[in-house]
This record gives sequence, structure tokens and C-alpha cells, in this order.
Amino acid sequence: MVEPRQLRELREIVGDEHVLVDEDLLSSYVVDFTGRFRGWSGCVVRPGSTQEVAAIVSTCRRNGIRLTVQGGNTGLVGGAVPLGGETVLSLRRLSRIDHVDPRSGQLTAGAGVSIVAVQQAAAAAGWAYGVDFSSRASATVGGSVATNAGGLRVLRHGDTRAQLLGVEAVLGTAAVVSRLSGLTKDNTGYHLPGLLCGSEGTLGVVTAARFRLVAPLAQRVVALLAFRTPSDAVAAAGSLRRQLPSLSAAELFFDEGLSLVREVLSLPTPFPSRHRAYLLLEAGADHDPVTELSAAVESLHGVEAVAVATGGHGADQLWRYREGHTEAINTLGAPHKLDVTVPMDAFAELVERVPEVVARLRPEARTWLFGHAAEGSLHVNVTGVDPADEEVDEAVLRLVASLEGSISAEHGIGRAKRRWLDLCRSSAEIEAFRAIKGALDPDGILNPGVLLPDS
Ligand code: 2HG
Ligand code: ZN
Repeated sequence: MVEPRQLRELREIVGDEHVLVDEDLLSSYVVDFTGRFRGWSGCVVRPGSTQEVAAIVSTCRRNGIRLTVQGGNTGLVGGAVPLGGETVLSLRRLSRIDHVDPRSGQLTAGAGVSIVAVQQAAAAAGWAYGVDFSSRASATVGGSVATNAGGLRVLRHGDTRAQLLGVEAVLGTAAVVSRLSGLTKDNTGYHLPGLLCGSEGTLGVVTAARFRLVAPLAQRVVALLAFRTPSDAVAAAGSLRRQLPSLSAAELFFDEGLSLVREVLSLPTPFPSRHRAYLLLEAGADHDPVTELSAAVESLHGVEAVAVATGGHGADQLWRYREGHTEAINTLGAPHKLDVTVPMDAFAELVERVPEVVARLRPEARTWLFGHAAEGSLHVNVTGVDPADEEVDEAVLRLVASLEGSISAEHGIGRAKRRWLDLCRSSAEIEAFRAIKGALDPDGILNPGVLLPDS
């Protein structure tokens, strides 16, 4: 609990109106989007500048106040909600975008800027931002950097770390590190942006980021392919990467997921009959990519039906079948969410074995699979299992580890997965993580309980 004297100190830094203590005002900050992770907090602090963040961290260090750092609160692993009663440090007021530098194709955005606002600012200047994902309207720059967000275009442009040229951040020591000049080449020591990116707020609070932008693609085509078997769909994603240089997304889902999305979002059926597996493809190029897409699709095995849309509403409609999964599954109650990746040659086996593993342990459960097929990245959602019952989660993660995969492809470890970190990280690696944490956040006030398992 934050004492009255400490609240006064925080108010002096950010102003009375930006220290929230009223229970009603706190309610949206203490629970995650799925409703699975619910914490509590005595106070939310909303700084308006990097200097204010530094002053808050310094005050919290002095007073032993532990902080949970929060952006758009779209995380899925309980990393941004105060499960241990921490004070919430909300960065949404850091919402400034510096104008896009048209020559270098870069922009600097505050931690509280939404991903959609970054995309719009880039587009307005004739550029594009290489990262995109379903929660783009609420997710923020700070959170996307802290979790190294992946999403729908990783196969074309890489993850958030690949866009990151610099950050401004307040370390757990309260020191400010700032490197936002946008040098594309800079070999002068440890790469702090790369380290802070994906550190899930455990080392420092990212307050701004400098991103490289990509050339916009004048023409795009979206195709939904129906496959005879899941392994045909997985094999297709692999071979399309080689055959179709304009490929920018290859998203996998299955019949059960499509039916649920259609029912919840009231969408029409894309094909007259049902099929076992689907790939949603997007290709983008300066020229019309339809001809090369059609030629590539012709060469694939097991394709039973194809729907094509060249941009506009039709393309958005096809995307809804894929992007609607998270929302549709959430209507069934708080799901168990796993987000795993395995080497490509084990991906088809993973897709086949996950439902068997779940069914063996909890026959009453429903398993929903979808994901980013070209990277071997699979979202496993399980409904109908008590949120506190983690036996299924553990069994799936052990399967992933046995296939030499990783227990998180893009959502991070948060609080949800930390006890399984050693399934894919050696004790030497975890000790190195702890040493870095100890150096940059010596009092352990930033995101306690996130990422690192208890020692
Ligand atoms: C996606 O790819 C997101 O749509 C969310 O990473 C995945 O809801 C999920 O499990
Ligand atoms: Zn995803």
C-alpha cells in the first residue's frame, strides 16, 4: 500500500489529477483483456514525460514502492497487471509522435502512442510501419517494445526489435538512457535497445522509441486457401515463402475456429463447404501481385478452394476470419493462452499433437489453434478448463520443449509462464538474466514477479 506521504510525493511529480486512487478509476488498470489475470492496486500514476518517469522511479526506489508498468493493457501473459498489489505506472500520456523523417524513413514515438497511430503517421508521410497485429488500436509503442511484439507481418519485416533503432528509457536505478538519433549503424558497445526490447519492463521503463519504417506496398492481394489436411496447409506456408517474394502474411486457422468466428461476428461462409485447414495469405508489391500469387497457389498440394480479394473491403473481410479468433474465443470464458513456436520441420507434428495432449488430460476442454504459419508460431487457446488448473498448459509446453521449441513466440513470459522458463532456457542463461536484472534494477522495483522465476 502506498502511504499518504508517498502519495503526496507522487502528486508533486505528476500533479494531483494524474495520481488515481479511486477504486472505480483503478478498475480497468488491474485486470487484463481476457479477464484471466486480476490484481489490485492502491494507486495508478500517469506521468507526462520521461523526466517525470525518472522522478517516480527514484521516489519508488527510495520508498520501496514496487511498480507494474502498463501501456495499452493488451498483454496476454499477466505481465502488465498488478497481481502483487503494485502501484501501476501507466504510460498512456506519453502520446507524442515526432514528425516522420522522410529522408531516413524513421519516426520517434512516445511509449503511449498506439500502434495504429504509428502506422497512420508513417502512411501520412508516404512510408509504412513494418509491424502490425490485431490489437493495434489499443496496444502501445512502449508495450510493443517491452514485449518485442511480433504479429502478422514478421515474415516480411521482422519483429519489433528489427524495427528498433533506439529507445529512451528509465532504468530501475532511475537513470535515463536516451539514444534516439536514428543511426542505422552504431557499433559502440552493448545494444541497450535490443536488450530492453523483450525485457517485459523488468529492466527499465521504455518512454520513447525510434523506429525504422518500410516502403509502402502500392498493391495488395489477400487470398483465403482451404486445405484438405492441416499438414498440407503447413507445407504450403513453407513453400510459399520461397516461391512468392511478395508474400507478407501467411496465417493458419482451422475449421472449428472459423465456425466460431463466423458465429460470434455474424460473418458469411467463405466457401460453400467446410474444410479442415485454412491459410490466409497476403501479398504486397509495387506491381499487381495477383498473377504471381495464382501461379504459386497452383503449385501447392491439397488446396480445395480459394477466395481472392484485391484490397479494400473484400480483403478486410477475409482478414476478419483470422483476426476475429481472439475476440470470438474470449466469449467462451477466460481461455488458457499459449503462444509457442517450434522449428519449421516440427510444426505439422505440433499442430497434430497439441489437441491430443489436451484431450488426453481434459476430454471436456476445447482446443483452438491458429497462428503465424510461416514462422512456425502457433497460438494454442484452451477453453472449458478452470483458470487455476495449469496441467494442460504444462503438458503443451513440455511437448513444445521436446520438439526443441520455445514456450513463447511473441506474447512473452509475463507472470503466466515464468515457472516454465527453464523448459527452454538453460540455468546459465537464467543466471545471466538475473545478473542483468540485478545491475539495472538493483532494488527489484520494476515489474516484480514478471519473466524471471523465483530463485
Ligand atoms: C494473434 O496473433 C495474437 O492474433 C493473439 O497474437 C493470439 O489471442 C491469442 O492467443
Ligand atoms: Zn500472434
